[in-house]
Amino acid sequence: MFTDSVKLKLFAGKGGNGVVAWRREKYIPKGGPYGGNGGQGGSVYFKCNSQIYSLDQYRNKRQLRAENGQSGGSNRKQGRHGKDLIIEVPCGTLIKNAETQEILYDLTEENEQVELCNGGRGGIGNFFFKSPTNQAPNKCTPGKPGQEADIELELKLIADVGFLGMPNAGKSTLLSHIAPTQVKTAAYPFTTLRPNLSYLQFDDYSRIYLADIPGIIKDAHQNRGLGLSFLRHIERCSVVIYIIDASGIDGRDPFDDLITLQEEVGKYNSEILKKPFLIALNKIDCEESAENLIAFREKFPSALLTEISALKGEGTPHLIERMRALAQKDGKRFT
Ligand SMILES: Nc1nc2c(ncn2[C@@H]2O[C@H](COP(=O)(O)OP(=O)(O)OP(=O)(O)O)[C@@H](O)[C@H]2O)c(=O)[nH]1
Ligand SMILES: [Mg+2]
Repeated sequence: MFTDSVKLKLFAGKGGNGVVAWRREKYIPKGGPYGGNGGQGGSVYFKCNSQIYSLDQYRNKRQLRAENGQSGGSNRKQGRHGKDLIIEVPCGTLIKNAETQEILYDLTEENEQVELCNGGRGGIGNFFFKSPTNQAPNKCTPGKPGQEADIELELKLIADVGFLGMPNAGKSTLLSHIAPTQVKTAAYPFTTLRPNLSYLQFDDYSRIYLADIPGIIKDAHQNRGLGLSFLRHIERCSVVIYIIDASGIDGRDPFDDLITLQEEVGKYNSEILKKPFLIALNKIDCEESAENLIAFREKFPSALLTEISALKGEGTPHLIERMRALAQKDGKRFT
């Protein structure tokens, strides 16, 4: 299962206690106070890591804790600081207050790091209470508790171009063909159960990132099929490619497919419909496609259409050029 939202309770470490101790050494009578301070509790941080693509590793976690600071020692020894907890998450992770749903952070850049809970301060040992008027203080303070937070993580993958289509339309086949990533493809619906992320690299080393999400069917907004929740990953894409099976092999009409897709997407978030898009009519290598292509061209402005065979690679270089032109048009990502 692909996890793109989790709830977590975070605890920073408690500060270690200060201690009361006395200097006891040969030839030093009345050695005086000698208790050290407690160590600072560890803090909790979040850090973006572009090598991670899901929140899977936190799915079964309820609580995450940073280490407590250790108590001070005799000989004025400072207790060890608690280790910080650095929680690595994919780029595109939103951190929200679990109760109010307020967005606290939106982590998008590689290695971006934020502190969520500050570790508690260590207590003070009796050595540090010594004063001209009190040479033998019998006093120390306990460590302070660390901060706590109830948060929710929500992942919205960061890609430039999102592939949308009915099951079996050929989204994953296209991704596997044009990008350096092989993903599972098969002749049955819902082969893809979790989003796949990959990229295209060009001669000038620029890249555009592509997201292939599970297929969408009519009434997906009523949770049919895999529902619409994966559409959140399209929300940040700057370009959408509707991939339509032009062969109609599954007994569907390609034009109806496009209308259904757009209706479902509109019900999820109509902003997605305003993004620049292209329609890739796929499977042009199939005999059945020929008639459907003619009918489609009559109904739709040809400027937005491209015809491809994801399987054979026909038309894909042209599609790539068009995707690139749209995705890099304003050089802006994460819209
Ligand atoms: N003939 C032909 N078959 C294709 C083409 N593209 C994809 N297919 C076949 O269509 C089937 C479905 O392809 P997938 O890439 O798994 O489709 P998908 O859109 O990712 O499907 P889901 O993951 O279920 O949403 C596979 O059997 C592919 O081999 C094409 O251009 N021509
Ligand atoms: Mg697929």
